[in-house]
Amino acid sequence: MPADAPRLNRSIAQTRPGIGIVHLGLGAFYRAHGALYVEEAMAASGGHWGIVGVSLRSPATRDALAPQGYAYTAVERRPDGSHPRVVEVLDHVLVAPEDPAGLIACLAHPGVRIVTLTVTEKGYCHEPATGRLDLAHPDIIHDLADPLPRSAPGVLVRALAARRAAGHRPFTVLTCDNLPHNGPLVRGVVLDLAQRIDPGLADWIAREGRFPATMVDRIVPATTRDDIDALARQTGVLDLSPVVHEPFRQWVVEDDFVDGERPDLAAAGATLVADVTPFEDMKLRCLNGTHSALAYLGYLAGHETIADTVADPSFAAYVKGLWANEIVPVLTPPPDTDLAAYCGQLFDRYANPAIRHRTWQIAMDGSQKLPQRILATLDDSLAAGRVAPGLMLAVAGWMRYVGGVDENGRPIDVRDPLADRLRALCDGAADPADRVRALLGVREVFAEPLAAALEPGIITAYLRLVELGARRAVEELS
Ligand code: CS2
Repeated sequence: MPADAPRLNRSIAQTRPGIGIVHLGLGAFYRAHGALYVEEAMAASGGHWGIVGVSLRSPATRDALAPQGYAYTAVERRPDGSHPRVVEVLDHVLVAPEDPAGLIACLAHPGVRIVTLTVTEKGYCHEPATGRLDLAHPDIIHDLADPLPRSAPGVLVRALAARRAAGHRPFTVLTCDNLPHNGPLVRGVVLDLAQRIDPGLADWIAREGRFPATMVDRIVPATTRDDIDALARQTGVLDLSPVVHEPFRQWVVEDDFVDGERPDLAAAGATLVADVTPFEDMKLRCLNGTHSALAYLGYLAGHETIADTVADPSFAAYVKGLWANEIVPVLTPPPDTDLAAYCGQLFDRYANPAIRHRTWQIAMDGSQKLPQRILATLDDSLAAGRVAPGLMLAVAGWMRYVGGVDENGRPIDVRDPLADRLRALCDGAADPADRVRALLGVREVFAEPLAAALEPGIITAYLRLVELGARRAVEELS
């Protein structure tokens, strides 16, 4: 990097739009996806949709962006090169734990009409297998007692309460996380929490609030120091918080906003529909399902990134087999969609060598991801009398991974809200089959009767995995 590179800063000429959106969970994904759509929608059709970003935990993003006037670079990585673009749609960033009361005040401002969220699967404090609010979650216990919330559902409920008390309309809650029926899911946890705090508030939210479902898609690996240095070399300007992303993007949004108030997302290429479900199912099962399968098995086989994994012919054949033989046959396509073409395009996206998406990153939080990504397809396969050995092997891969030791006896840094319990179940198992039975007993992940139905197939897959190792177990399937 040029040692004297000047720091990126906001362009002075640019007038700031008024604030219309608060985004909870300001990670790389939203800055490389939703924020770009909003910026383009305003460029095309106007409106006051400036964004306040909120970090629910760490000040790191705010600290990096503040000296840059909250401008940052979104770098499109194509196989043939990097294409940077400066984004100025963020007005400022709040760090929730530093000033929870200030956050609620910001959310209560009548100019804020939409709250978008990327708080990851676990941020909704729900039970993955049922979708219901987890009342035993420490943050929910806290938020029931204390008006200054810690959890995303708590922030939404307390902010909606403040708006109701002030006589304002509610904001639309627009979730952008990879969860099935994500709109109804966030509505459910918000109403459940509100009901316990103030039933009148819950009635008002149920009547007046809107929680559109969405399908979001763009591959955005965590930014690394190498990314920062490469960008500074390319542009001669230092940005300490850029985001890197693939060319592809898709956003399908249920068109159901409070008073119809929203940016002109269609002008930026988003698809507004009445029912997101088939798009969500397609994306969660075809993309995220195979991402997780490749993450566990690829990691165990020693592959660092998804691109490295699918460059291995055994894994390329494996993922193509998952799509053709196991996932697509039990999926209802969205209107006018050719699923085989969609999956072909996915393969090319995975193979993009300029995107270094680590298997370890995708392997995170598997207990929160498996139900919608893989188990839903397995459930439909069983109902249709079909076999799905590749997906069974993927679940077995997760079971091996959460044991915390790789195929060469090296420790794995397992990140998962259930990590300790999963590890204890693995360590306490008498033999490999016993480990599978113990993990299938984790009801937050494996609902009955699916767990019982999966047991024989997953034990078989797990035993092959232990005997052969991930790479040969994958090969054996094709
Ligand atoms: C990935 C997703 O980290 C993960 O679990 O599967 O972040 C994936 O890259 C995005 O959903 C793509 O839209």
